[in-house]
Amino acid sequence: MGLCLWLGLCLWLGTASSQDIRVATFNASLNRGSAGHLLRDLSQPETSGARQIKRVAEIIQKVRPDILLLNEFDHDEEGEGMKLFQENFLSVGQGDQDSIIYKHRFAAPSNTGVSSGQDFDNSGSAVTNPGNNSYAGDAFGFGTFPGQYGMVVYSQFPIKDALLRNFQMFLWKDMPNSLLPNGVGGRPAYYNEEKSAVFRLSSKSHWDLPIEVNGELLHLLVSHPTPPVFDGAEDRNGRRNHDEIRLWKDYLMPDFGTYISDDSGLAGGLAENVRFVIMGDLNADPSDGDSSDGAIAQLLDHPRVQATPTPTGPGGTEAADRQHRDNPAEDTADFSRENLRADYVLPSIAGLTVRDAKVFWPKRSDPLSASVRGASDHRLVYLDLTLTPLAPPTVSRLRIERNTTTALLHWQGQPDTIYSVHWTQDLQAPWREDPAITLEANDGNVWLATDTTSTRRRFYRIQAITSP
Ligand SMILES: [Ca+2]
Ligand SMILES: [Ca+2]
Ligand SMILES: [Ca+2]
Repeated sequence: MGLCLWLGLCLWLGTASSQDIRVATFNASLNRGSAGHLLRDLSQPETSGARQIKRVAEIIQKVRPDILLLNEFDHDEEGEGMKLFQENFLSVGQGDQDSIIYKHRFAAPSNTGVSSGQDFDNSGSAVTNPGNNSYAGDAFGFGTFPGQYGMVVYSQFPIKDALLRNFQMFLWKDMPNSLLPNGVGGRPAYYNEEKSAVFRLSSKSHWDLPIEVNGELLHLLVSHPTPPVFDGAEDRNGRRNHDEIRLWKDYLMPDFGTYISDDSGLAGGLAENVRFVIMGDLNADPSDGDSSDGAIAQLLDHPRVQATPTPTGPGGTEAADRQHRDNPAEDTADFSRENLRADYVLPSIAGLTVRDAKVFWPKRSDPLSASVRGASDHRLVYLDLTLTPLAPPTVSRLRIERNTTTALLHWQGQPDTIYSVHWTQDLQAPWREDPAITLEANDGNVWLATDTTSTRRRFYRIQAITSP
């Protein structure tokens, strides 16, 4: 009996660890005022400058995500910062927590603090010497030195960085019908033609970073859109924030995302029927704050995104802004001016089930509250996900073209599948199989021509039968 129970427990643990993952995003405020400052703090864990870093590590060790995005982590070319954070902080138990060792980590350059040579903040001069806010305002993304406010991914699963699609260089002007304030189409004239020609959309970077979870790919769609504030009546940052979020919306619509080109020159969006998690500090609350109307709804209402359950935490309710419209338990940021939902982990509908969704924001009475409040103005947000099989769509991208004598049906099919097509003239009548219909399947593309000399309308029905 004991053995059975013991074996049963083992089996259960084995199953749980193979397909269940915890995915977290955390704006950890691991940014400093000057280049090299974070590296100094990270290399001296016993100094006062490291106290905040210990709190960040303590939170991560408490929640223990399998995959973790950190926003606002100053980037260095050698990856020394993310290595030191692992070795000197995560690998050492903080407070009452156990150490945690991530087998894999990833970072790449950020547009923050990279000199543009342009006067992007319209101050009258293009500032190219790092170290102050005038320089930061003219950089490709706001930062007083290259790499400030970068991003890092830690993972227990292999990071397929050879498959990375990076959108750091994508130009805002190349997004059709964008909100770029260039004076065109009634939009404010803030960036002239010369500036618009080089203005990058991403304020940090946008990564499609695949992770291999037990042989299955999970695409992390990582970004940190600019705060929609610190601008003027032209709302250049609100506009940029909206369109930085829109890049993922379009990326998930392969027919619409054809304009999107990555830094290696490859164009197009994310394939259909792929697992993904959109994650990061997106700086857009559904109802409150200063983001453009509908900015985050672009993702929350997206047909490929599983936006519920919404992560919640008790500390947000306790610290509620009473005048706000949303449930305060959903807030993820404790700003001096107001609390907002800014940080998101949004999984695909395809191939993922959400078991739990939390904002790690304990009440003030909780022993960890001081660490949480002292670590960052943001809270860690996490989802517990189960990987489920991807059901390949048997009929996708269905189109119909009609001319005077034929209707041409075209769809993306699946190998080893037999299709049968029926039609009816009104949906009340029985479906009929048309013997005149011919089917041809080549490379998964199915074409079908059917006679429609009749002027009456027809409805078509396609059935897929997987062959034995
Ligand atoms: Ca300037
Ligand atoms: Ca604004
Ligand atoms: Ca809100």
